[in-house]
Amino acid sequence: MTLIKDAIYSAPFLQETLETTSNLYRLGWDERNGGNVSYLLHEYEVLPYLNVDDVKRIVPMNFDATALAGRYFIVTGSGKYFKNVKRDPSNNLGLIRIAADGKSYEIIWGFEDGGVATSELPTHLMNHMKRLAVDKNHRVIMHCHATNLIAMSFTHSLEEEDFTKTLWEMCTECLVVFPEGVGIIPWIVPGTNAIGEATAEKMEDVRLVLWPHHGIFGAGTTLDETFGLIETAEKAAEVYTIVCAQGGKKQTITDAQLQELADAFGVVPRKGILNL
Ligand code: 2HA
Ligand code: ZN
Repeated sequence: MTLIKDAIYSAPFLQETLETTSNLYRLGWDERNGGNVSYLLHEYEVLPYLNVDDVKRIVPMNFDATALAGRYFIVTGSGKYFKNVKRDPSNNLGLIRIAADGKSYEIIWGFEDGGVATSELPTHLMNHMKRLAVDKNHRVIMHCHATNLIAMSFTHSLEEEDFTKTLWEMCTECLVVFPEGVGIIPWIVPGTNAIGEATAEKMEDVRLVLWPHHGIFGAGTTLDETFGLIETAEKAAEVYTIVCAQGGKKQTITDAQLQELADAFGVVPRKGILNL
């Protein structure tokens, strides 16, 4: 097949990535170089746009991603600003393939100014492995610095059950969108394998993991769905912020009503949260 130069700019996966990173920036959740996104692509989605045998660079990794060998991702760059992604995709994004030995990745497109994939790549790849093991339709890992969720990590209990319950109460839709609740890890230095392992352990059961005093990780099957998941939790955290500012709860959705909601929408609330 003859490929048209720059055809990739018409690829749906690239357009979706540009829209998503722009929205995350617009909402104030990715200041400076904050946040990172990786989107698992099928080879058949890439082939119409790129010669996948034309590897531009190989970048070593210090962990084993053998389970993802040969898989393609479009991913944001280390130190890059979401503010700039839409204007300059080929410097701020890269399309990578995990090498056969699982110890490096090959850059097929992007990172043209010599850049590399996000500093959180270990966490992204570990989370992809974990989510793929429990959800064959899994595709996206998204990290951002959602303002009100970060704020809540200072003022609210960090017990997962307590945190989840508060979010469920703040907007009726929350329980339907994330019935499995929110995972919370301890504070750990970002960019490390240790934070990746702790997050991935949570991702076995949940698609949202809070990094206290830092931000949130979301997982999902599409960019839209994953963005919507984070957006829903962040909206609930924003309502919580306003409720506290207005003097606190005078009434709320009761546990019986939350169960009624779950039954109506056919979801199973995480155990240990509702007292019925
Ligand atoms: O990419 O958000 O967690 C910058 C970060 C690190
Ligand atoms: Zn971050």
